[in-house]
Amino acid sequence: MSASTSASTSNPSSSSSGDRLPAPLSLFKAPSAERMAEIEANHVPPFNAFLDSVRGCLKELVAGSGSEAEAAAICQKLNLDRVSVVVIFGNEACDADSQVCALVLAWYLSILYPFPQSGYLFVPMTNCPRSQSVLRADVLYLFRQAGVDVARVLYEDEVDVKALSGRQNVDLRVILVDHNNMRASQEWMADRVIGVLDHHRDDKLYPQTEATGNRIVQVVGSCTTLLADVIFRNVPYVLSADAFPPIDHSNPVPASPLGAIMMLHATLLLDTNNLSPVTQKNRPLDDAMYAKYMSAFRSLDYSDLKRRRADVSQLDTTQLLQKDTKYGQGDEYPHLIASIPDSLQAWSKRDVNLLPNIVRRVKEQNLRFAICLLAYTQSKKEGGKYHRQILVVVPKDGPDAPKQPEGTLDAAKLFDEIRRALEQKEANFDLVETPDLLPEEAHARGKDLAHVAVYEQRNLHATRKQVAPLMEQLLSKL
Ligand SMILES: [Mn+2]
Repeated sequence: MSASTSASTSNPSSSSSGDRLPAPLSLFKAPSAERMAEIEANHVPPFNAFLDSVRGCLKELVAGSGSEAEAAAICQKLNLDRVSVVVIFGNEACDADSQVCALVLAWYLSILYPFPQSGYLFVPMTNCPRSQSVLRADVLYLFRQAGVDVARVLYEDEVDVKALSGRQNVDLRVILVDHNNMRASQEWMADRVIGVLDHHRDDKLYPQTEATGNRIVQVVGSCTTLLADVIFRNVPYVLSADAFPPIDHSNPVPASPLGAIMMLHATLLLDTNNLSPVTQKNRPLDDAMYAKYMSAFRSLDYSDLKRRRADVSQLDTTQLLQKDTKYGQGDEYPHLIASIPDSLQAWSKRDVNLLPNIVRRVKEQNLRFAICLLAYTQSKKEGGKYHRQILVVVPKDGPDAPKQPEGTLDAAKLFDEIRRALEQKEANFDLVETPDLLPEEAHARGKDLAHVAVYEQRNLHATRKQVAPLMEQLLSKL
């Protein structure tokens, strides 16, 4: 009861007094520490996935048959009469500033207050019909560069906002970006404005936004500057490499934090004549954001490239054994030592036949054995720690075994010697034998084919630079 009272009294336009609405939000302030911890435990969505989810939610809430029931079910779950659909409008010029601010602000707010839990659905709206998108070639280009699929962007003629406002379970709200005075045809929504973020002269409309603090109107070169300042001050995490969503191999685009920085930065340049000292459109806050973009861009670009370099999830076992491999020459015990930027757990998940495949590769190349040196960093959720593992595979003797020069050790004895050399204290790898790093089934499929040892390597500094000479030394003595 108290929740419904506070919600309805602080929402100026709620029509019927008994309405249970989501509690009002602070749009431009930092979320609670508790909420911040939840945000930082997750990655941020890619822009396209975000736009798809907005479209999906809108469909549930407004369009098609049965949607009333779905909307009602969401409301019932949240103990609300209506959910708030917050449409974020840029100005009708639909320039880069308007479109980028609407998209990035909606994306940011949806990370802070996800639907349906929050009761708020943030909808970024390009305030013109889709047919006019071609008039803004710079925006189309920028979206493509940042990995935003224009087909997914929402245009004003694609969402019937009026119909939305009439739905029984929907509480329509509006945030204005890059303007603070709605065009005449949209004035019917004036009392639904809950926030303003703008860099034009203040016409002092929508006083309800003043009372809640959800109003930033400040003259700077670009509205994106005000938005970036809000994000960097309150939740810088969403623009950091820690927030990167997983790589989407079917659609390679810049990670969304990087895409956001690209769009914000490009818009600042467009709005300030490339920060021209002649036209002097940029204010100190624009310059401050420019400096932040430069440092964020460098670190995000590097992080995005680095993780793609380390990404082996699309490689099969044969390719993995080719990627970064050194061969121990010598006629008696030729072998390979492969560095693999992945965990045994992930590798065996992709290829449960990894042992037969390693054996096949070793035999094809007429080698006696393979040593795989694995290095990887756990995901943040798993603890974020760096790990090293070693996998030793010596194909068993048999009719199709690699040819062995006269007088060399048989497979079983060779395996023992390799193990002893790696495990000896002086080698300083600090190995812990951990067969469980491979699932039972992977072991089972390799059992008859090879002698296999699996280690967790606790000395994280030791690399192939130590393993390769150790092997040469050992093999020369056998
Ligand atoms: Mn603007």
